[in-house]
Amino acid sequence: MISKILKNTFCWLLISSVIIVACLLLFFSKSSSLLIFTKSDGTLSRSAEAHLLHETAPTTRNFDNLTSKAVSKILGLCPDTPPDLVGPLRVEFDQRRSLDKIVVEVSAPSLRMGGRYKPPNCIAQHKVAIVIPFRNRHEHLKHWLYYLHPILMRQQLDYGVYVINQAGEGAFNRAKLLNVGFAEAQKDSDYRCFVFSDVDLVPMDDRNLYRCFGNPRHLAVAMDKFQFSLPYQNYFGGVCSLSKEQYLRINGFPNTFWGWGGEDDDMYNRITFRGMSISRPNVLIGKYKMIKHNRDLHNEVNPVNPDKVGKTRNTMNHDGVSSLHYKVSSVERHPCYTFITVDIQAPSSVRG
Ligand code: UD2
Ligand code: MN
Repeated sequence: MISKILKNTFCWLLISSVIIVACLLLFFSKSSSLLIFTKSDGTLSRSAEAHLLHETAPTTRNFDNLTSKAVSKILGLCPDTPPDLVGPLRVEFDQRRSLDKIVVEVSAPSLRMGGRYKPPNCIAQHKVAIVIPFRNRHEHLKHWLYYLHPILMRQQLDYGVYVINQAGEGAFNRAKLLNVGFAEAQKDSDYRCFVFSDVDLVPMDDRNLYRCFGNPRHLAVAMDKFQFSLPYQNYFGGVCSLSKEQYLRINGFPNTFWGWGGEDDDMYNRITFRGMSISRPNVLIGKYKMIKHNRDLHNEVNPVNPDKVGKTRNTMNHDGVSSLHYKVSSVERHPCYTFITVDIQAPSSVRG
């Protein structure tokens, strides 16, 4: 009798341990990918990201529909050095480009109306608004979009492209348009970093990162038009980046430089007067090609601008983003850029 009871108990014990072992095996097979692929800094390795993406989002389109909260649970931060950069690029402006074709060529599932993009496979470390001062340069804009979108995507930025179009025929004002871009982009999203770029400048190396650094950054350090070197040591024209904090610390760009010249030197002064220095890439990585052009109508050299550069220390306190006034005429969302037309109360000629 006792041996029968023992035999039955043994059978039940055996069956329940088999069930427990099976359950444990099932549990560990589901969670092992997380244990294996989590790196010491808490981010996921690329293989883990791919693995989890495959499980939770069979297509990139489905992935786009996930809430950002879900995304941050699944994805890790993008690495400091983007892995898909290719280095030197061939850039040429010989052919006319069609905007429709560009839209198809640069299109990616994660590129949204208005030229907004987020990397699909990781969480971007840099949220950047690219601001372009503009009037009547549509041919140049096409080249810019054609070359820059793939570069910015490879740099794994969370970015938006804002083309700030000056309304009317009055004197052009590059710096005031850039202030408008700073203000308008923030109505879209909480950008932490701003890259201000001429429409006619294309980088020749994708390692020139369109992000912000510990100091305001001058990116266009080696342009073909200046034989691939700085025209002078304090030069700050072409393309630069500033974090929101750096920009506000210097009260942004001046609003009062009508016509060509001086506003970039005023910026250089603002930065140094607030105790910051200029960060730059090296001259090999910082190469640019500028589309050849003549001086535009209503953007003539303004002879009063150089005198103003001598007074930055005083003017910067009251002339800047703090004193910015303008009126938005229209906001158009195109597939690869946002086009904002603004009335900046321009005088009819550069001399006011
Ligand atoms: C130089 C600087 C530029 C700025 C300017 C002086 C370079 C490459 N760039 O530009 O950063 O300091 O001198 O003001 O050295 N624009 C229009 N429509 C116009 C006029 C200007 O869209 O009618 C925009 C456009 O983005 C252009 C930018 O303003 O790239 C600068 O004007 P520019 O290209 O005529 O002057 P540039 O090449 O001498
Ligand atoms: Mn130019």
